[in-house]
Amino acid sequence: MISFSSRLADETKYLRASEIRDLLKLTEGKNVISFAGGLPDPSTFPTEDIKKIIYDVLDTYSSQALQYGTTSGVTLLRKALVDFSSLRGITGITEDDITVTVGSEEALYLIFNTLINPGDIVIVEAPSYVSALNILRARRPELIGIELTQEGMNLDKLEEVLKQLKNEGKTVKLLYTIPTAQNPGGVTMPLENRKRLLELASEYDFVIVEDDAYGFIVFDGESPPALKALDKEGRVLYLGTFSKILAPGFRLGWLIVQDRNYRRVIEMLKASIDLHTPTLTQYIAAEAIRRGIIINNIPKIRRIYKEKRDAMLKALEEYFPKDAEWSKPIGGMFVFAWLPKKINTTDMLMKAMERGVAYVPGAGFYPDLSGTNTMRINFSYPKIEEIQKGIKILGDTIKDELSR
Ligand code: PMP
Ligand code: G9A
Repeated sequence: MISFSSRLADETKYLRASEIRDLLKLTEGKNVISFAGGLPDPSTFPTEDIKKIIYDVLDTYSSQALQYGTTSGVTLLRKALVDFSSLRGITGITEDDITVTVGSEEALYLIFNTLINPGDIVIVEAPSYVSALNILRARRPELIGIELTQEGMNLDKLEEVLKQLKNEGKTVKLLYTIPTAQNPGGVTMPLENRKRLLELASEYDFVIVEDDAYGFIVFDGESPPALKALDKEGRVLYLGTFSKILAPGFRLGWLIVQDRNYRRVIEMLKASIDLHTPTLTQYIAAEAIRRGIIINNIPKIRRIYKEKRDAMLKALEEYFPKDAEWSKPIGGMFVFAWLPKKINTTDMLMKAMERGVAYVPGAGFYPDLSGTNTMRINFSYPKIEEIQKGIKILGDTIKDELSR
């Protein structure tokens, strides 16, 4: 066999494997309680409704739904998404502002690859979504992490950094944030902070990429309006996804971009990757919105995840060492934990897996790969009994490490 790895394009050396993807492969089919991937609870999938829709879509739209489509996406779906966006407070847009993508992951790829040059300054939350950071890393920007607080990104710290960069004659190109039920922290930025972040963006003239993956998955209190809802300058690029509110297997996300010329660039890159997002799933999703299936399913998703979140926090209190700390998520799918500095969660992973539990080591969630004593623990997928059992095993594993 000839070797391809000796013939690689230079750019490939900046690619980084996702811990989440690797773990998904490692735990598949094994008898392991997985707190690793952010998999939705399959009982939240509206399977019977989807079955009916598939038949109806094929009866009504087969000549379009099985055909090639436009790069921006199926008009029926983009129109439905205009209405759907208003549930997150986003108004004043038309279907032309929407591009349908293969998951919001593709939207992240399209944005970062069309806006970021090597050396550009990009601000992210620390910790942030590892797969977004990996796309960014391949662009070789100067990544600056701003610590995450219970109220989202620490804006005092952000302002300090912005001032300092300005004094050095540097400008920030882009800020990436998950302001609602953040992955991995589970925290939400209150309305006042959202307004302040937009003011800072305006004053220092940078672009905001708002990843609203968990905008509908807030179970304590109300979900604040999206940053995009407060954006008067078209400065916010907004990403939505069907993965958490319908099913990730559809691989459907969407992007709101109000600058027509920029949208054209995005579409050129998208067309060079996949021509367009699969048409059949777009018709199914449009119908799921139109029939109210998604909106009617959200209370059930929130109820199930809230119950699991509560079970996880209770188990952590009971089984984790007293000097560990963890986030108190108000939504989303994850708890993020800070363990005593002595613990290296990457080194500990194999030991935990041997005992039957998996988690995601936290370092990859930090732009500088610090956070070696942190871990992300998913609560949406495991059953309540598994949460109790698995957190006990994980707590025992940590305690054994500490006593070594
Ligand atoms: N952004 C965030 C914050 C996520 O957590 C995820 C997946 N969990 C994604 C983007 C990508 O999801 P998808 O491609 O399924 O929309
Ligand atoms: O675990 C997550 O954050 C979501 C899932 C990502 C993936 O499957 O790669």
